[in-house]
Amino acid sequence: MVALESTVIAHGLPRPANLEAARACEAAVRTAGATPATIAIAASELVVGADEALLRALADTPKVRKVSTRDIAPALALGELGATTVAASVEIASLAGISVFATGGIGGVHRGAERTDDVSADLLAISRYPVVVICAGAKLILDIPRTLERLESLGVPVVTVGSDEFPAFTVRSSGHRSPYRVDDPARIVAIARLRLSQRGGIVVALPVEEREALDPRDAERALAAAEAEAARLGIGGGDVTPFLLREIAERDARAVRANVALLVANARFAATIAVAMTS
Ligand code: PSU
Ligand code: MN
Repeated sequence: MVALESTVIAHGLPRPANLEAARACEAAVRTAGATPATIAIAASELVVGADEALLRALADTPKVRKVSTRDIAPALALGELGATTVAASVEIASLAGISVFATGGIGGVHRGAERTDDVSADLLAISRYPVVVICAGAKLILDIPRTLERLESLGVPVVTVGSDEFPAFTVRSSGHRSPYRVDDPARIVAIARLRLSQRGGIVVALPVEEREALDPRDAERALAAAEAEAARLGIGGGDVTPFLLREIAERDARAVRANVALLVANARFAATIAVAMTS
């Protein structure tokens, strides 16, 4: 099985790309021989394997709760419709006994965290739950070197496939070295098995494919404009990531295309890892 998150559906992508991406990720997992389970919260239940109606609700409902670790209990008790982040999704996946998870980009240490303390709960959750997290790195909106430092402090192995550098989501290279580069899936599986036996998770980063990747300078420029807008409007806390993603999507249609392409590629790769881990 491959667990998938739902914040990307509700808050990470514009309509209708969000629902199309959710379906395409599930299809990619199935084609590669595994079973997808999109995670969410609905009607006071943890959902592991959202059905078509729930995927649609997550994609179309205007105010879906973004559920990170701290929101799981309130969202359940209050009966809210909740889209789970990487943090909440890996926690719920591990409860369900699923050990492979795919997403687009993980949360991390935000730029300016020395002032705001804005560090995603994703990092702590990945360190705590025995789940392989397959992603395209961390977004340029984050402070990538500090994100890698924090993962080291938390004891999380970071392995990049096919590149010496840790990727930056829609941009292939971040300019920062990945702690490990492992190109052979069998070796990734070997590392993952041992890491999961330590009762903690691992980050496996797969750079976005070359033909979909954005130019780093264009991406930096779009980000700077989005950040200026966020500062002007006083956006803070958990709203920062969705706001910046939305702003960037509005400024650049290629960013959305690249985002969907990497989500599907990660889901497919996660399925091959999941299949290999069970054999
Ligand atoms: N990065 C993306 N798209 C996303 C997210 C991150 O490119 O949709 C979502 C993921 O669900 C991630 C969450 O777990 O944002 C992190 O939010 P925060 O920084 O508030 O923890
Ligand atoms: Mn945050």
